[in-house]
Amino acid sequence: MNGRFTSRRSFLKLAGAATGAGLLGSGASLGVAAFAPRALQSAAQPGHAADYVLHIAASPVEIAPKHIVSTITYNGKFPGPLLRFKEGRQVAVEIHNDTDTPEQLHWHGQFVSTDVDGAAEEGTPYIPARGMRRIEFTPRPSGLRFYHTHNRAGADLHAGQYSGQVGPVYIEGRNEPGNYDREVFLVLKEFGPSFSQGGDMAMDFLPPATVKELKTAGETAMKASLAKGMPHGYEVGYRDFTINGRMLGHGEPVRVKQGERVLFHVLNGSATEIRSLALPGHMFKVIALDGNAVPTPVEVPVLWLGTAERVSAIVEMNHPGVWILGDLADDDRGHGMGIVVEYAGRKQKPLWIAPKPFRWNYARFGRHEAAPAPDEVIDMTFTKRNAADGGFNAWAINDLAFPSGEMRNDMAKPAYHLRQGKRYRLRMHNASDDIHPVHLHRHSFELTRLAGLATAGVMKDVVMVGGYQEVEVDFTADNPGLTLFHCHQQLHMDFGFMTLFDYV
Ligand SMILES: [Cu+2]
Repeated sequence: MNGRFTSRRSFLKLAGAATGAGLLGSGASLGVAAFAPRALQSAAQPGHAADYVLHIAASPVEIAPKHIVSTITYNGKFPGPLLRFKEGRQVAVEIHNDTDTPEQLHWHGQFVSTDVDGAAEEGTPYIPARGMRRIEFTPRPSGLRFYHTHNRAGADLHAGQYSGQVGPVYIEGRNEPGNYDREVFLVLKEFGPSFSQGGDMAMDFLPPATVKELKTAGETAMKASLAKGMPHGYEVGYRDFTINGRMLGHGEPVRVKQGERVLFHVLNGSATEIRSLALPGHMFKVIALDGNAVPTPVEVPVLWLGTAERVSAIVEMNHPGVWILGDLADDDRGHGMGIVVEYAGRKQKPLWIAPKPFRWNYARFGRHEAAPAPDEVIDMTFTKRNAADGGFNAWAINDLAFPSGEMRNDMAKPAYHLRQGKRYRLRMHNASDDIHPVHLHRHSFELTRLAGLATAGVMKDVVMVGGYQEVEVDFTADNPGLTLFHCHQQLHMDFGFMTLFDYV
């Protein structure tokens, strides 16, 4: 309990000293709006200052000069403040909710208890509207994590992760990987969402490994639906694209010197999108995926990140100029998804050169061997019912859809009962054409089979399962309690693509 006194951060005193500005939409709040005294009295322990204070509130975010969006943020900024923790050293965090909607703040990628994880489905209490919740936990494991809202958005494009509730976490460990001169954090995020009824965009950056039976099943279901006159289910598109909250060309460039080794910590904070990144003339040496050091750090020309995925990669600055570090999609980059990398002494128009097509294969960073056999295999088949839930695609795992109504947290029963200490293999079969970045709460998993080939050693908490493909991951049940498993694509998780594991 004494540990947190030594880790207190002085800047938080500033937050406590700020006054007023509790009004919704007040542009001057600077993220330090006054907290509700009633909530403070009921939840705070006298004499124990929090190490971190976060305020959830509506605020304007200037993503380019005179281009200001309105969204819900942490501390009035996008992205939320970088929280640097020390692995194993307890922290206390006060989360103030200055909105009229109960909120959940999820500590993505950390091995925490269900009480603080930030998922109502696991039983984490809500941060009350106009109230506050104080939590304590021991950050682990080390590496790049993040925090984000875990509210259901459904058809509300202002809610859930369509909002600006995303912030990076870095947990410093005893053994920091790699040798580099400095770190740069990049949070990728879109604003201005709207619905469309287009078909799904085919993305072929994963190794080809279509399973015929899955494709036949998926296409048959889709054809039957369209034959009945159903339109395609809703998809979400965006107007504005940003890195660290600024559109390409409108933020501070990443300023580098020739010969420097820059460690980029990239976080895909999107609600729904898969992103790519390239830096013309440079390679990314990937040293960690989802914050976990990889067994085989190798150089790649392009990074691909599903929703909520993180990549830590070192770039050796050996190609002087002014470059665009940006998304491969011209349209997205044209609407802001990029950031300028500027070498010292160079002043010219930033240059973009499209890279050659490149396949993203997690196994490249792993060991070419079979992982230890699991104690049990759990087969999961992901299916889509086109436009079946009020025009939204309805999703199911083994024909079971997670309830999506008001009472869903009471209705949801754990579908899988695990035993502590056992190693489980999730053998996932994707019977849809969509790529699903699936996520397991409060645990990491090891990738054990990709595109039909065995692999080992890559530890993650999100993995993209390609359209009509199969992926296997193993995890050890070593953090008891309800454990949520879901697709991290907000439209998918909100419409059935979710389940619960349980063990004591
Ligand atoms: Cu999905």
